[in-house]
Amino acid sequence: ETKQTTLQITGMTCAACANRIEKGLGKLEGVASANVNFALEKASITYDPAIIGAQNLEETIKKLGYDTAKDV
Ligand code: 9UX
Repeated sequence: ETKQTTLQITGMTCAACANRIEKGLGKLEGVASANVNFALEKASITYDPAIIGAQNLEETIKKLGYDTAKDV
């Protein structure tokens, strides 16, 4: 059972930042897919909540050097 979440991301200064985040999220166990839209400053992530928590997703983005919050 997977879950989809959208996170707001701030602090991306060039388009390659989006790729960095996609790669960082994508290699986490439990993440099925991660797509980051640089222009919209949003990440769309599909993950298995039995394997990885939403908080871990946000922490990973912050460790990469960006700020993030749940999109509302
Ligand atoms: Mo561009 Mo982002 O040189 O971490 S990749 S600013």
